[in-house]
Amino acid sequence: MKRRSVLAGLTALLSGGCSKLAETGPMSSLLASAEDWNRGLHDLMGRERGALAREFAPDDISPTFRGNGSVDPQEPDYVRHATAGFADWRLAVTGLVTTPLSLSLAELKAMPQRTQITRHDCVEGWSAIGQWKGPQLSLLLERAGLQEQARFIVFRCADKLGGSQYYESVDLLDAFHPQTIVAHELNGEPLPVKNGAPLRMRIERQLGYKHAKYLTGIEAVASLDDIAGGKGGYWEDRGNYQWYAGI
Ligand SMILES: Nc1nc2c(c(=O)[nH]1)N[C@H]1C(S)=C(S)[C@@H](COP(=O)(O)O)O[C@H]1N2
Ligand SMILES: [Mo]
Repeated sequence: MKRRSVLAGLTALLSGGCSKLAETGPMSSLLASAEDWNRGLHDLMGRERGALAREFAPDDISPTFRGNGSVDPQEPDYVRHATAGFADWRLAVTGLVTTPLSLSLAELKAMPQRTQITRHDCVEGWSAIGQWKGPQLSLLLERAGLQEQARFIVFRCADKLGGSQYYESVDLLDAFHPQTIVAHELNGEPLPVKNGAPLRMRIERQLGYKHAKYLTGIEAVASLDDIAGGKGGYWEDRGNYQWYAGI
C-alpha cells in the first residue's frame, strides 16, 4: 500500500467522502472496511507494514513461554500424530497455487531457515519473548507459485476450540514479510504441544491470535468471504477481535 493513497483515503474518510468513494474508483478496496482504517492509521503513525518487528537478544528470552487458547488438542488425528512424535505430519500448500505441495517436517527443515527472537503480544494482556526457527512462508509460496488472483493466505489448524476449527489468515504483505515464518522450534527445541507442535505460524507484526498453531495447511485464496464465518479467523468470526491486528 502506498503512503500517498493511505493519506488520500484517510482525508476522504475524515471529510465524509467514504461511502461515495468506496462505491467507485480505485479507492474502493482501500476504504472497504474499518480494517483499512486501522491499517491506514498504522502507516500514518510511521510504522510501515513492511518494517521489521524488534528482535531481542538471547538474554531477553522469557524463562517460560506460556501456552494460550488450545494447549493440548484432543482431536483424534492430532493425538495420533503426537503419539507418533509427529513423524508423518505434513503441511499442505493448496488453493490458488500452480503447484500444490505436501511437505514433510524433514522437507521444511531442509529449506533455508530463519531464527528470530521476538516478543509475542496476546490481546488478553500478556507478552513473552521467545526464539523461533523455521523457513520463511515466502519460500513455500514461491515454491508453490501463487496464481494471479490470490489475495490472502489462510492457515488451517488441527485443533478445535468450542467445537469449531481454529484458523487464521493474512494478506500478501504479511505473508511475504521476512519475519513471517513457519516455526518448528521454540528456544532451540522442537515446539512443545502447548505452543503448537509440530508447526505454527509466526506473524511478528501482528497480535498473538494471528499466529496459528498446529498448522496443517496453507491455502491461497482470492477472498475470505466463503471461509467459515467469512471474517478471516476464528476469533474474528466470533466478533471478538479485528482481522488486522498490527502491532
Ligand atoms: N490453532 C490455534 N492457534 C492459536 C490459538 C489456538 O487456540 N489455536 N490461540 C492463539 C492465541 S490467542 C495466542 S495468544 C497464541 C498463543 O501461543 P502460545 O500458546 O504459544 O502462547 O496462539 C494463537 N494461535
Ligand atoms: Mo492471544
